[in-house]
Amino acid sequence: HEVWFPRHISELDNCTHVITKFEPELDCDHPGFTDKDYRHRRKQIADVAFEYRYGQTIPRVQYAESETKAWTHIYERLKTLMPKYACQEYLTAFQLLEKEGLYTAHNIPQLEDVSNFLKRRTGFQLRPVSGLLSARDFLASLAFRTFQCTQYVRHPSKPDHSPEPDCIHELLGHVPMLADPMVAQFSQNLGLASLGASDADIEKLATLYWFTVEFGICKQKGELKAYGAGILSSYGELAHALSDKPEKRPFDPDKTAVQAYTDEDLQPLYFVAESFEDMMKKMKAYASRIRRPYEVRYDPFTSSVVVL
Ligand code: H2B
Ligand code: FE
Repeated sequence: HEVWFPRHISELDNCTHVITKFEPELDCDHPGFTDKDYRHRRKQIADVAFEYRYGQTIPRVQYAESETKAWTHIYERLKTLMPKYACQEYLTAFQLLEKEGLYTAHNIPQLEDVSNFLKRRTGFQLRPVSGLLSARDFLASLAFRTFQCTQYVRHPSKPDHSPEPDCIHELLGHVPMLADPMVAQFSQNLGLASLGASDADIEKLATLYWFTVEFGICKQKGELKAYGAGILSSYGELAHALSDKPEKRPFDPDKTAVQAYTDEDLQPLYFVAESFEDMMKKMKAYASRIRRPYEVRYDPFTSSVVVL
């Protein structure tokens, strides 16, 4: 095949190509750009991820008081909006995470503990990543039920927005969704569809990922609910997304896949699925139409992708 892709979960050690344009060293709009201590801290935690190899325990991070403060601020505010705006799958998993004592307002959960929780629930696991990954590497990891997860915390001056993914976004946005068996399967399918795909197809899958996994809205019992992690992990976005201010269009993978988007704070446009199940069904049909000269299957016994 023309494009290399990982065949065994351990080969995700080679899928760590980060896109640095939103990092505090390079992005002059990053709130940490002029903060030397922050950049040092950000790098210290990123280096843990650089050195991480498959099979290792994820090193624990001793979070500073300012980092925990950002978590507490976001956690407590989000909790007031969740019952009204979050989809059922999210609420169920979030309750469980709290019941097991993993999620509290007072401590940032450790990735190793969260990874073990997910493994038991859905077979998903986390591996630490040092920043924003290329879409190809990020999607490839999903094929192995692995979520590449940042471990550093956003700049404390802007707790409500981060230009790059941080662990608060991952933990409050993505993790509860990955604890749902249907979402886990859906995420893996998206990953499998990406393996060896052309650059053009990767771009479309990344756009679909953006409008579903990151910023998706669906109907549940006649009401609009958020299932996208970018909405669920942001107080401002959550209230905005489900108000009548932004534009909303019906989710249709062929159209959604080519929609331009911005990564500003508040999205001007969302795609609404008839139901969560309907979105996954349509995505499955879309993925099956991606042209590849071979088929891939996942072998869970060996954590390998088999090429047919
Ligand atoms: N990298 C990291 N670290 N976290 C993400 O959530 C993420 C990523 N999302 N790279 C990806 C890109 C997504 O926006 C799509 C697949 O491009
Ligand atoms: Fe995300």
